[in-house]
Amino acid sequence: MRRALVRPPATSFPDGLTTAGLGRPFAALAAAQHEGYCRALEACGLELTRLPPDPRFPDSTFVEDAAILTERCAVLTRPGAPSRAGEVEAIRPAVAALGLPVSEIEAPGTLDGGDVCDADGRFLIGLSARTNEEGARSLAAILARHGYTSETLDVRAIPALLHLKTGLSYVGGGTFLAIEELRGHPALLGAEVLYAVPGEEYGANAIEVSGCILIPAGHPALERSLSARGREVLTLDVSEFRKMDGGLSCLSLRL
Ligand code: CIR
Repeated sequence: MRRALVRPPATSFPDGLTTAGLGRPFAALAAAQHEGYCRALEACGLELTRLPPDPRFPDSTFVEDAAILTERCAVLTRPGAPSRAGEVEAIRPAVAALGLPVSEIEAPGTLDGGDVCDADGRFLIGLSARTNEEGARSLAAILARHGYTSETLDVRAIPALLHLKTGLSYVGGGTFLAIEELRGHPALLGAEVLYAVPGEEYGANAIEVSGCILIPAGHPALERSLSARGREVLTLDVSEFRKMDGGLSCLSLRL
């Protein structure tokens, strides 16, 4: 992993979509937490492209949902929430500038990048409130053309999950973090899965960058469990993004 695209939250960020019920985010704190997140990515060796805040789209700081980046291709999504549809055109030039072949999710498919978990080139695609079967099929076909395998997980019956990656992360070395509701899912058979203890479900959305695992602050059992396995862990406070149903993975597109 060498680079990442990020977009700081705009002044309209508190007007974005949310079901969290945690109150309205503080814009200044969100900006500071985003900067801390960017610095952590840089400390892990990533070169960042900082896109300008885009107040037209309050959720546009969650860049992960508008595109998918792999070593072999980029995919522009068709977000499932109408208020987020315009984010795709807004990110198109930055994605095109990466120099990868670019594909697009075809209508009537909808797909958010938050539903796509890349486990070393094996892609798990969540069917959710945002990603429909046509969207998942469209992505699977694009990935197959580039030599990747994929599987679909239906998470529509798990109310805690906005997206698949709200409750599932691949952190390298064959290890996933997951919420209990995914225990025993056939797609995870044979993998090492660290399940979130009660109260630490939000920690299942984490990212691995160059061997370092970034987790949200306030998840001591998860931190202990990863450290005990010899994994390097960095904690970040992203409370203001949690208020808007977002987590660590949604704030960057990593390559
Ligand atoms: C939304 O509802 O679309 C945003 N407020 C949160 C998106 C979070 N994205 C993600 O988990 N990939």
